[in-house]
Amino acid sequence: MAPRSAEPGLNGKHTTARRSDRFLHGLKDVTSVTFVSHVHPDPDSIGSMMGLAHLIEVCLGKPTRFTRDGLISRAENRAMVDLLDLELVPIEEAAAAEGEVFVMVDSQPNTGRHNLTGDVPLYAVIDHHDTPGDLDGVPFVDVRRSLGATCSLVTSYLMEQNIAVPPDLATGLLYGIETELSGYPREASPLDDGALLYLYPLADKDLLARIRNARLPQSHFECILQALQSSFIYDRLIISWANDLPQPELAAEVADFLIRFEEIDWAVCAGVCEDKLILSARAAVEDARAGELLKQVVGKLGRAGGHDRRAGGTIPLPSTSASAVEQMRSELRRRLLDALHIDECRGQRLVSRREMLQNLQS
Ligand SMILES: [Mn+2]
Repeated sequence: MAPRSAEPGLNGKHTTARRSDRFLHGLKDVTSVTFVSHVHPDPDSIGSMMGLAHLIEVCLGKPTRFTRDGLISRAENRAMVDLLDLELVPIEEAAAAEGEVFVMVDSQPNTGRHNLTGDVPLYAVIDHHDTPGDLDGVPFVDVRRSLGATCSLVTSYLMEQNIAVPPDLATGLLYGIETELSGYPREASPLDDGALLYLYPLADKDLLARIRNARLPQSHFECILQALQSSFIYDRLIISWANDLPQPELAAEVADFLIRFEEIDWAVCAGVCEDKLILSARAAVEDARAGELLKQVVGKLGRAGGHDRRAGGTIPLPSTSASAVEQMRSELRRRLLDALHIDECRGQRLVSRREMLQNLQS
């Protein structure tokens, strides 16, 4: 079937309204659409904004814009934005115009993951996170917790509407899904794999390789080294304390790296970034409920949430003095051990002091 370019699915041809039809139908009277996501937008949120913007522009001919909440700092994510030539308006500058609506992707309202104020005209929430948000009064909600990526859900809308997917968009969506499906056990559904299969022939593979292999600054390696030197094993848990994160998403990169260690099932990295402690957790077992576990561990100290095997959180630090950070660390350590039913024990270093000193001398 040839791809259609205008007004599909809105003319009552379909007997049962598909989700993409309902999504588009509710937008027919708006003047423009602004996309919002969570802090430090990741490839899944960026790709989702790209896909829905394309859907709206092709089907309804309405203007759209993307926003970013905080900085995009991970090298691969910056490369994605640069190479795909995307413009993201800082969320604090994105006041809604008359007749404009907002669509939230890859996140839910009031989960503590954004700086969006409550008074924006939120039309839709499209997400896949376990962490529940406040969805009351949102006209269109499509939250599917079983999905690996929001980009897969967005791709299914484009497939339903039979819209041509240009190479840049296919690349963005594919990268968004790929980054969410990394790790083992995979957090993926048949819909995720179907979307990957659909997008692969359409994506620009050279562009994809440039994004995946984005060049890294020296601070990246310094941080990894320091994080490895302060990694401690407690039974099936490893905790890595990063003193200074050059950018907040490095905590997730450290956790992703450590979760492959054969002796453990859980990896947590906690690092200081500006006046916050950034947390990232990974599990190598099924039904880990990592999002809920981290939420419980963090409690009232801050915010946390995520998926079954991947979770993240933030704790505002009253002070970044060494003693204040150490105090927060020991509290977190205690809570983590408690939540994972590990007896209080002295942590064993991943790399022994002796090894570290010997390496310095050689
Ligand atoms: Mn996501």
